[in-house]
Formats: sequence, structure tokens, C-alpha cells
Amino acid sequence: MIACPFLHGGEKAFKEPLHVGRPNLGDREVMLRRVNEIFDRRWFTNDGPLVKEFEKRIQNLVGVKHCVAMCNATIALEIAIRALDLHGEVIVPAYTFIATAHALQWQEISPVFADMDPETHTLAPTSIERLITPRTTGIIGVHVWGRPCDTEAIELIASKHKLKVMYDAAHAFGCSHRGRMVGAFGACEVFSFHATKFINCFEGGAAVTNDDDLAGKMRLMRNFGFAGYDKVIYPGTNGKMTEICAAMGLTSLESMEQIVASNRRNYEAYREGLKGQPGISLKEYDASERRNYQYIVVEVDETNATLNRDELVAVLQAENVLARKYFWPGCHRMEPYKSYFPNAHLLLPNTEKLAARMMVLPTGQAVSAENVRKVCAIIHAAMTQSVAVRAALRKLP
Ligand code: T4K
Repeated sequence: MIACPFLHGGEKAFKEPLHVGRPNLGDREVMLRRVNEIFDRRWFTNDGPLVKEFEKRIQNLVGVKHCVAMCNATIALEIAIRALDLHGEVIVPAYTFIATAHALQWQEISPVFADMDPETHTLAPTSIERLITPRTTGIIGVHVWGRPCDTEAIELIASKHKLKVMYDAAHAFGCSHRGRMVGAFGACEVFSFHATKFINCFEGGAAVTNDDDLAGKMRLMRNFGFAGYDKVIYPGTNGKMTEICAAMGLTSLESMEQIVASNRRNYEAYREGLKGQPGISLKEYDASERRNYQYIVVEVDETNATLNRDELVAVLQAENVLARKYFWPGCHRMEPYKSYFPNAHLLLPNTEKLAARMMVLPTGQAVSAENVRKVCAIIHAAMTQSVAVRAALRKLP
């Protein structure tokens, strides 16, 4: 078998695309039974029984008092930000999915971009203080790749400057930090249950907190501010989770251990398969903590590798391995932030350097260990034939 057929003008290595975010499925029969029950009940949304059950399961799993399930994590972030009364400026890492920044900007709060820690890829506490101004009201840390932020350092700075802290935990459901489950840090944390996440609701999100008042506000805001029939006591939006999404979430949660096991198996297979490849390093997960192994993140250091990240991603995509460049080029280089803050990059040296080196490889239940070995073989073949690869890439349409 030729590891990299694209070089020889042959068929793609994978007939069907291998995706980074192929949804994991729970037990299909159980899901279909739940769908039938929803139809029988004719209760489709607005705090239905499955949403309530999903919230309880999350509360127990995470060990928090409140879970407010929502239609997606972006709306959950927006609602949490508003319920916490963040305004003015809020410090966020530039290295995150654009939703973190947009959730602020959407409410006319300025995201102020901080740099990342090159090891953990999360908000670097050392980059925070110089960004604090009289308009700063909070900090949003992001547990990128399910690897938790340095919550202790962030919260110390926040309390010194009387700032509120919340976390975008979109990647970190099922993960722990210093023995405590993610979800219990800061004023609140937000999970994503989007189709591409390891536990999914098709679309879904949740804000979790131990603060009774905050939870109450978020519940009101998620349902237009209604506190009963014909009684609105708060400005609100429609952030509700539907029953069908909760059914998927519950079904998905029931397979959580198996999903984590297949993610972990693939992670180990990548670790083995990429070992010793110059310039390629797999970002490791701390096995002493709970991890969901949802993202396979590889740094391509062009000073040691024969191909750079963009070239390697292009080869992989030519072979139908749809590797992604998350979170390139960083929020600060996307609109509207690029126009608002054209010099932001000057304070973001780690983000600038590392966003250009990272790629995320396919994993999840839809990817087998054999698929992983094949992906690693493509990477090895491409790296050892870099001159031919570059010539072949130039001929691509
Ligand atoms: N905060 C952070 C740190 C986040 O990473 C995210 C979302 C959020 C907040 C906001 O959460 P939500 O509001 O979405 O709940 C994808 C996801 O759409 C997004 O949820 C996720 N982060 C981000 C990291 O990845 P895109 O723009 O890359 O999606 P897309 O359409 O390119 O899909 C990714 C891959 O998955 C493709 O190869 C296709 C495949 N796929 C996708 C879907 C939806 C499937 O095979 N089946 C599917 O059903 O953002």
C-alpha cells in the first residue's frame, strides 16, 4: 500500500472524508424510543421532562448545584455574560473559537485579547494584568482542548482587581482540574454539546454554577424573562433547549465511558504513530486527571519539520483527511476585531507563533485505530518526501 497516493497521482488514501468533528452516536434504539416518547407526550420544548433530566444528570456528573441547559454554548455564553453583568471590557484569550469573543461583542462589550500559555494553550495569567483598565469588568478563561486554565492564578488576579471570572468550558465537559470536575470553577462555566463535541445534543449548551441567584437569572433570561404566565420580569432571549436535543444529550451521556475510551485509544494510537517524527509533537493529556481526549492536537514546528503546518494540512486534505487549523489565525485577526484592534498582535507573541503551527486531526467513534495508523503513515511519507510533496501541492487546483 502506498501511504501517500496523492504524490503518485493515485486515488485518495481515504475514499470517504475523515472528519475532525464526526458526531458520536449513543445507542440508536434508545434514542429512537425517546423520540417516540416525545411524540407521544407532544411536549417539544420549554423546559420539558427530558431537559430537566439532562440538567440533573449534568449537575450530578459535574458536582454543581445548577445546570441551565440551552440551545447552544454561544447563547449560553451570552446569557451568562449578561447575567453576571459584565460590561465595558472583558479579557479573553485570542486563541479560542470565535464564539467566545462574539458572545461579548454581540452585547457591545469589548473583548480584550490576552496571550496564550505555550504549554497549556490556555489564557496566560502573566498576560492579563497589563490589559486591565478602569473599564475592565471580567475575565473569561477558556479550557482549550479540555485542558483546564490555571484557574488559581486567574482568580487571584481577578480578586486583586475586583473582576468577575467565568469559563468557556466548551471543550472540557467530563474533565477535571486538581481533582475537581470542570464546571465548578469561577462564577459559572459553559459547556458545548454541539454535534462535533464528544457528548452532543445535535446543538446544545449549558451554563453550570453553584450560585443560586445567577442560576435563577440565567433561567429567566433563557425564556424571554418570563417568571410565569404573562409576567416578564427581566430582559431575555430564547435560549431554550428542545426535548429532541435533550434526548440526544441523555443518550450520548449514557455512552460517555465508551466514547472517552475510543477517543483515548485513538490518542494512544496517534502518540505511537507520530513518535520520533522530527518537528511533530502531539499535545499530551495529563493522565492523572479526567480527560475526554476529544481533540488530537499536533504542533508542526517548521524549524525542525520538512513541511510546515499549512503544507501538511494540504497533503492530508488531498488524501481526504480533513485536518483543521483550529484556532488559526486567532480571534484578533478576524473581523471585526482585526479592524477594531489592528495592533493587538503585538501583545500576542505566543498566539501568533503557535496558531500558525497547530493542526487538529480526526478522532471520535467514527475513526478507528487503523484509520489513525493510516493518517500517521501519510504524515511520515509526506515528511520524508517533502520536495515531491511541494511540487505536487503546486499542481493542485
Ligand atoms: N467556545 C469554544 C471554545 C468552542 O470551541 C465553541 C465551538 C463554542 C464556544 C461555541 O459552541 P456552540 O455554540 O457551537 O455550542 C466547529 C463547531 O461548529 C463548533 O461548535 C466548535 N466550537 C468548533 C471548534 O468546531 P466549525 O466551524 O469548524 O464547524 P464545521 O461545520 O466546519 O464542522 C467541523 C467538522 O465536523 C467538519 O469536518 C464537518 C464535521 N461535521 C460537522 C457537523 C456539524 C460532521 O461530520 N457532522 C456534523 O453534523 O466549528
